[in-house]
This record gives sequence, structure tokens and C-alpha cells, in this order.
Amino acid sequence: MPIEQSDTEITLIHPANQETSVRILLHGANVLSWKVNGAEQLWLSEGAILDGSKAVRGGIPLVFPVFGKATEGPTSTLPQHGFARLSTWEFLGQTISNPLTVQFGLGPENVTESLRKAWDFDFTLIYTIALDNDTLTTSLRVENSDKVEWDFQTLFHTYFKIPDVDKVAVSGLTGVAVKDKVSKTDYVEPNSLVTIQSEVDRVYENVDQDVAILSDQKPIFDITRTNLDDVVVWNPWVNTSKNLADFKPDTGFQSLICVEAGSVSKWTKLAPGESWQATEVIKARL
Ligand code: TA6
Repeated sequence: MPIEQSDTEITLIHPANQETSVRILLHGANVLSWKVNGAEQLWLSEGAILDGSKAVRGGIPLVFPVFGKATEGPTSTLPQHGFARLSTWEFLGQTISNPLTVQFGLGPENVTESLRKAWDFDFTLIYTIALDNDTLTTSLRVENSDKVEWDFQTLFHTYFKIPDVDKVAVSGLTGVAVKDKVSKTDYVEPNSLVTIQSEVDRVYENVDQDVAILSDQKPIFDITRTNLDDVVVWNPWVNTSKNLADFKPDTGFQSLICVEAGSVSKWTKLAPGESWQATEVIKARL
């Protein structure tokens, strides 16, 4: 069967290639694993907590309705990165057979009472995941089902598995305005390739080119975005990863880079009944 379902997870298996698959945890609708021809493409912490008591450290956590921690406004009472990654989604089933495509849904009824009280609006999220030969497509539809306007930020917090952080680079970011959370400065990216030599936590705003991840100068992932203007690059390096209780092993930062497609530098407003949709396509090239 191309779709396997347990109480907590959904696995899609490529109908023409058993070695290509994607595994999704209903908690957070968090993609835990994406294999292409047997090769894992995503980094998942060995200490990731998968029992629904915490957000998953790795794979693709979904950030909604706030990126980071807001200091003001209606999302300021929510925990960092919002509630989508802290809630158990409903599996809505398969929508297309080729490419194999499934959907997950989240509404206020799926969110814990305390989180719901913290952001008390009606909404519908539909998350679509499609598995093809060498691509994984994730698409989020956000709908305002309330009678009042609200606004949001969102992001696919993708942890890419890489052979070696010392050899990795990100292209497509030259000349882009950056908010650097480590140096606490704003500047324009001068480099044609962004490399990682220490902790990196940057928001690249309004990136109009396609972004790629390279290893040893060869592209290993192509990332295509629709309606996701911003790209966050994060690597926690030695000290920050040590301070994350669910980050295992300690050396894990050497085999991951987060390149996160999102809409986070501005707030998207939705009037009652309005909806918004965004898509990311990741192509594995190794
Ligand atoms: O997307 C980068 C970031 O916002 C970093 O600032 C870092 O804190 C990371 O996400 C992980 O956040 P988390 O809440 O999952 O520990």
C-alpha cells in the first residue's frame, strides 16, 4: 500500500519506488523523514520527543501563527513559533495518486484550551504534502473562518541533513537584506555563497531568487518557493545546540542546516472568509 497509517503517523511510499518515502507525525503534522532512493534527506534529532508533549526537534516543524516570540499584539501570549507544531492534526486522506498527495487539517477544535485562549480566533489550516521521484512539495492553506480580521506569520522550519557543515553553502542570497539575530545587526548579504563557520541565525527578507544548498560546491537541494518571501538560515553550532535538551547527539550541528522558507518579515492580514496559500518544493540532488 502506498499509504501506511498508525495512530500517530502517516507514511507515504512512492508507488514505483519503495525506497522513496515520507513519514509524517500527526503531532504538528511534522515531517519526520524523507527518503529518496533509500537516502535520508532530513535531519531528526536522536533526542526528538515524538509523544506529543513537545515540538519535534528536526524534520519539518510548521511555524504558525507567529515566528519566534512576539513581544506585542495578539500572538504575544503564544509560545515561540506558535501552536501548529504543538497540536495534533487530523489526517484528511489522499487527494491525488500521482504524485502521491495527502492532506492534514487543523482548526481551533484541535488546539489545547490554553493555546486556544492565547490566540482566540477561528481558522482552518490545510497542509498538503506530495511525494514525487526526487521532490517533496509542502503547501499550506490558511483560512480565516472568524468574523474578525487577524494576521499571521508562517514558515516551514526545514532541517536538511547534510554531509558536513564545513562544506555546505547556500546560494541565492546575495544582495538580500538580513536581520542577523546572532550579531544583532542588519546588513545586506555581501557573499555569493553563505557558509557556516559558527552559530548562524538570520532572516533573509524578500528573497526573489531561488535558493539552493550546496555541498563541496555541488547543489544537493534546490528550494523553490511560492508566496514565501523570506528565507531563514539557522545552525545552532556548539553552544546553542548543547543548551537544547532534545538536541542529540551534541555533534548533530555538523550534519544539519536549517534553510526555512517562510513569510515572517511582515504580517499577512486575512479578512473574514479570506484565504492564503503558499508552497515549497524541495528537490534532492544527491
Ligand atoms: O528559525 C530559527 C529559529 O527561530 C532560531 O532562532 C532558533 O531558536 C530555532 O528557530 C529553533 O527554535 P525552537 O523553538 O525549535 O528551539
